[in-house]
Amino acid sequence: MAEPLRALIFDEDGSPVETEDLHRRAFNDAFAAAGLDWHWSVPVYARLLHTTGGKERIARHLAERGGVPAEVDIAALHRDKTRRYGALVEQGALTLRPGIRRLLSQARSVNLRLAIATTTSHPNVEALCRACFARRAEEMFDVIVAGDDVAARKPAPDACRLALSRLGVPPAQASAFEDSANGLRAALAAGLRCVVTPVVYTGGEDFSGALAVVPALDRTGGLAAFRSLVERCG
Ligand code: XBP
Repeated sequence: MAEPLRALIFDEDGSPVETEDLHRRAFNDAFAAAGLDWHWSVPVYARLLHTTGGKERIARHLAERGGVPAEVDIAALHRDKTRRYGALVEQGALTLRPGIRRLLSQARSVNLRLAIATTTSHPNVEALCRACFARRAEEMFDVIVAGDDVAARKPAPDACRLALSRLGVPPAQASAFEDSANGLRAALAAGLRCVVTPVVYTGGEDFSGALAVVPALDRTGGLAAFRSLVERCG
């Protein structure tokens, strides 16, 4: 018999909002402010996105240029990027994807537990919730696990596992929502079912193993239809 659905776990950058191009802009602004002649175009960023985590992405770019870590203060550069990203979000640069607001409020109305398991940073979760929901992140989500809270970022399962353990829910009673192959792999490795809503940067990736791949969450037909999908496949 299918287990009851008790919790939903979302990524931050992708399923609720298409954020990556704003991250790209914040990275480029931080590079320019630091006097670096780096610029991440859309194709370059699409490739670098396979490295999850902004600090790790900067380190990879540096390594690809043949640079040495001492050349750039990655932590300081990333702090500046996070500050710039937060300011862009505050200016209203992001819009929720179709279906996310309804899914969250339906989930709340039947007491499902809600979590974020993300590779990004805590201030970005806060900025997004304030800008898109006019609420504090902790009012929206019972549990928030960010990149620096775990030893290994996605596609490792650490963030999803920590979210599950803080929710107090076994993986069979939860479902994840991701936008990328790395996120999907993290969810599956944590034992979660996962619905994928790809974004511009992830459209061509391999989503084998997903419970469903839909253009946006309004295509899951709301919580009732989603629950029956989970229970059919559970
Ligand atoms: C998205 C990420 C992040 C962002 C940049 O994570 O991989 O690294 O691209 O944010 P998720 P930071 O899909 O798990 O929400 O610079 O703060 O890492």
